[in-house]
Amino acid sequence: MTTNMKQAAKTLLAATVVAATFGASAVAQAADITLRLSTSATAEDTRAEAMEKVFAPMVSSFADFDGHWGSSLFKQGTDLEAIARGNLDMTITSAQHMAEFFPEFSIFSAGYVHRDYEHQKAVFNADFMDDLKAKAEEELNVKLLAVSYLGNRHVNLRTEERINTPADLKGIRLRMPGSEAWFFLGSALGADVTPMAYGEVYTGLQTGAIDGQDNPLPNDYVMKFYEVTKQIALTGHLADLNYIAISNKVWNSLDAHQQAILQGAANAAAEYASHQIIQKEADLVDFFKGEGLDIYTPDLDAFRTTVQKAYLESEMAESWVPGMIDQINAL
Ligand code: KDO
Repeated sequence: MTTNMKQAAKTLLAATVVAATFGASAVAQAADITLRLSTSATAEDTRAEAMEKVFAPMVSSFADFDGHWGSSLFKQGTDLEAIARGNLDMTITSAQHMAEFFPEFSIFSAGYVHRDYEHQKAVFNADFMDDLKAKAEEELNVKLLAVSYLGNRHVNLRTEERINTPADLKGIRLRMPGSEAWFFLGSALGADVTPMAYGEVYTGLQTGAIDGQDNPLPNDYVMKFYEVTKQIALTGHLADLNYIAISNKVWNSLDAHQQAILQGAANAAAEYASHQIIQKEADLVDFFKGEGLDIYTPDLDAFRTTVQKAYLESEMAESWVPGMIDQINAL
């Protein structure tokens, strides 16, 4: 046996011992992949912390996580196309954005449907989600790994007059993210909708280009919207969610062991981010009051009745899987 052959045999033996000792992932060490993620959440956002501090270490045995925040790689609303085209590996997306491709996803973006994080998880893991998930994997190359609670969305305005019913939002230029499902929600609340990217909202509020925006309190904090607004009407019109998503092609390139690790890492990151956000929501009302904002609860029956009626009478509801709204409400 030549020297080279002896060396090759030694290397193979060493790799086999390593594999036997540490499991297949150690061998995959040599075949590291990079998981490049782009999303509009900023680097200071709880979700960035969850992906960098919880997800990344858990997949590090076979993957390098490469997070790009604040829409620095792809504009808000273009991440899913980037994954579909094979130009991006992961994103943190929304039901509203999925609805751009699959209208039936708009049911998960409808006002006053989801109740809270536990309800969102029950819906995401329900068997009636299987067909929708499979369709996204097959037609858009997007695999939804986990649902993450983004917080209850409330109306945040630079104007001072209190908003008690949807009628009070008439003429208010409310910024919504740039997709049909979002525009519908803003209109259902009674406002005039102005589409604008998340990263432009602070300046829009500062200059008066818009009268307000709707985000969960933790987003209002991390983006400092409270510096350029006067009030928050706690409409709670949407228990909002994100999906941690990965290219189905990348997912299928992993072995079963790596897939199990990655799925566990996504679940852990979603749990971490969601519970951090739940805690922040509890703490932020007093903080914003301390910053001089008027925070109050409007006539929730008026908002809920108006918004739910708008959805049930909408063309959007015609795209919903028959009976699914009842299945969601029953969970
Ligand atoms: C926003 O643009 O207001 C929004 O909250 C919409 C969400 O779907 C999500 O895209 C979110 O921005 C980003 O993750 C930034 O927090």
